[in-house]
Amino acid sequence: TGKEKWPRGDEKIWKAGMRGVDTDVASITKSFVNHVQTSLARQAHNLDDLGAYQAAALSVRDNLILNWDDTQLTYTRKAPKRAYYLSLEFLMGRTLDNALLNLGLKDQYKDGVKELGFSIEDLLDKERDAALGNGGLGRLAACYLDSSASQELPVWGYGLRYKYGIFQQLISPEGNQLEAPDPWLDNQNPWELPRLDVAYEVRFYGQAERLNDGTPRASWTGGQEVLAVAYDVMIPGCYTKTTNNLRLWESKPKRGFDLNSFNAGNYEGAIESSNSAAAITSVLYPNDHTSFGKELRLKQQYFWTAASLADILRRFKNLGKSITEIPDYIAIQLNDTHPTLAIPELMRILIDDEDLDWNKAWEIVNNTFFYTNHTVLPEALEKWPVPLMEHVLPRHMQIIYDINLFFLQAVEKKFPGDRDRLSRMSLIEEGFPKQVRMAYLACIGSKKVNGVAELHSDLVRTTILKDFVEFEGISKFGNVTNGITPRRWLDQCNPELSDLISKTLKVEKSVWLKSLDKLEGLLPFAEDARFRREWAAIKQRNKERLAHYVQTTLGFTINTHAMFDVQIKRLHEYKRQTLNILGVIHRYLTLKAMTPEARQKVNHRVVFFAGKAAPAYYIAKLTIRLIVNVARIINADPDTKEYLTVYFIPDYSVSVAEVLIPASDISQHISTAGTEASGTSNMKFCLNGGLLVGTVDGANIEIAESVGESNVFFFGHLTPDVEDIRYQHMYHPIPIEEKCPALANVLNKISGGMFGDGGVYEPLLKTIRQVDYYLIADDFDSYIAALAMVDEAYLDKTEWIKKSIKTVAKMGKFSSDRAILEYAESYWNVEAISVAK
Ligand code: F55
Repeated sequence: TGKEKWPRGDEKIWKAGMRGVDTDVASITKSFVNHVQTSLARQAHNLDDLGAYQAAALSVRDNLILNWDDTQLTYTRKAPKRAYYLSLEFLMGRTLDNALLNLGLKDQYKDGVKELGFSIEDLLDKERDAALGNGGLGRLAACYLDSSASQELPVWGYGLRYKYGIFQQLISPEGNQLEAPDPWLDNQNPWELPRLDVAYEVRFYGQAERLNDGTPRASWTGGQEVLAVAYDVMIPGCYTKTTNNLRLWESKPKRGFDLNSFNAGNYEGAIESSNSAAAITSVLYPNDHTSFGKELRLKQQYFWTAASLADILRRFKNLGKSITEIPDYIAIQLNDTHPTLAIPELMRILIDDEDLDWNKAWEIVNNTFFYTNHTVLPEALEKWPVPLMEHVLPRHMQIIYDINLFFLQAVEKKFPGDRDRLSRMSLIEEGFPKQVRMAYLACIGSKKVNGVAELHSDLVRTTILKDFVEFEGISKFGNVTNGITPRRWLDQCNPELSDLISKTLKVEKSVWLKSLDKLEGLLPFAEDARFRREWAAIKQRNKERLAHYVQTTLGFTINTHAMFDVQIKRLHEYKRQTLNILGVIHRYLTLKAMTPEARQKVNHRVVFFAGKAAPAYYIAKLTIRLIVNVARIINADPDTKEYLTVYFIPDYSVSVAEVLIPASDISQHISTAGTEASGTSNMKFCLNGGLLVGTVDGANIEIAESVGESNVFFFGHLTPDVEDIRYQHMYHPIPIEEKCPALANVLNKISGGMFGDGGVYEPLLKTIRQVDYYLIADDFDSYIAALAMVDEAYLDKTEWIKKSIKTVAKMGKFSSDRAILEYAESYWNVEAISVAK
């Protein structure tokens, strides 16, 4: 109602005290100095850049907290339906620059810190990335939070507060990836608010016994109890007061240490159980696209889903509604299968604690959850061994068996006597051991299931969930093509381009950054020579910024007049960094074979790679080693180094991406057709005026549809052919010398030791010479031809810039605002709600 009685004391005095930092420079410097002296207990004479960053962050935080508070109060008062985004990964990157831009305070802070003797750029650079994610899936979650707040949607994120995020990547002198811990919390983190009072107990192990009293209830007792403590991260929207919440859970022992052991003099034993509790949120698992079946990972998943659901339900209960109204107030989005345990957990709560009957509980569950699939690669589909589940979560295993029983009865009713179908669709995969198929559980427990690009969603419907489409009907299975936030991925990482766009469109950033389709207004300017010159000059300065970064971090001097060709993403065979590096070697050999005169006509190219390999992924690590050694040889060759150089940028991260992406002329998205669900960096490059060379895969297809096929460079076999080709590989293999002599030659040069001990690379080369599951040899010639087209097109600088402008103009669809609004409208039924100024 907005007219509640003031809770305590004199309302006027309270209100007078409730002020953020005023937004003029004088107030900002005052607040900054105040934080230096009080919060940090430091002084002008001993304040370094790190301290100054912290003071600036604390002062920005003061404003965020007030906005956050007003937002949460509004949500509580108006009680709208809310959505919760459950993700085991939030790859947030840095916060200060983003917060300054979203609040519209960047210029003021820049001036303010300058008056105090600092440079804002240096301060921004002191912040450590919050790298609580592996790659695309985690970064998508971060973009969706930014868009939810910017579009004023009542959405909270729930995740884990890992003490260590994704490992730091070091490259040894031989070119091997080494992993080091990422101690991102070593300097205190100004962006989180510990809520030590918001805590829940989470049980593991113990005994589950059915009551057998005519109800489906059971009691679950004993085992280990761990405390989940909330840390809140404020998520400011762009040019709005709305500031949403990301709640991250930290695990800690229920009691400091085990008193029984302690009293018996067993001090090690006494702290052991407390260590095991703290271990749950100690580290992010660094695997993408493989499911590992490790107990600690299962405990992470349950710990997080149980704490999140308890918190969500406590908030719901404060509304005083009937428990059956849950789906009218709550939508829960499952980011991949990692939070699927939320489904049996909600069943457990509704049945064991709330005493609902099975069908009513299942109906509530079925109208609350939504499941997004991010991959169709078989090795990535999560399965949990039944014995492990029975041990760690005995009650949930019972519930999963019950869900499966009712489900298979329904399948049998619809397809009588079809035993194959029953075993295909069972939540339990037979085998030694039996395993729980989490994607199937997520599917049948959710109201809707979606893939992340059109092609991928089709593959979900026709491959991994085909039987489920036949059983449940097609309308449950949709698509929401991924998006990226134009705040971070244009305005923040490419401020000059963003300013030029605003000036040209004559539209405020507060408008077009939130309605990205407005970029279409740039189209006519592709024909404006002056505009093209400004456009090209900005790209050039972004290339120089990257060259400066490489110079200061790696000590290499880069030719910024060459074409910058970039492939940055997790290392994986399906993403085919190998195809790229083999193409580089081919180019090198071709250059070497040319006369100096002939070489002069060749386009100069600098090839950048960056990305981490999962620590146990041997072939991916070998690929890094090959890239590093190819770079070492090629960059030192006086015949060719003017024309071709290669760099592997170590320790790829969100903030490194922010430097690389705006500098790219061309970027590579070259997965085997049908394997990359969407890709999102493809969108980031195109939004920054880089062109794309890629396969007909994932969101590349929709990007081409939007920007026009003439503005992307496609190559390679198409998805429907991939399976046939693999079949041919198996049963009618053609020797690589016959199939692709150019590639055979490249592989032989590697074996022959051109890039160091050839034997080292044999296991990698074997994957190509023998099974070639990812079709490197089948796509190689077409790939080289596509790169030749890129060279050709780049020769005509005017045409190239036109393509670049037209591409950016047509990228509006790929804003994560569009994507999140699709989820809100078509899936969650959640509406925007504005927070009074
Ligand atoms: C992380 C952990 C596990 Cl166990 C499995 C997968 C991952 C992971 O990081 N997946 C991932 O990043 N998937 C990517 O999701 C993006 C967002 O939807 C897609 O664009 C991309 O195609 C997909 O590979």
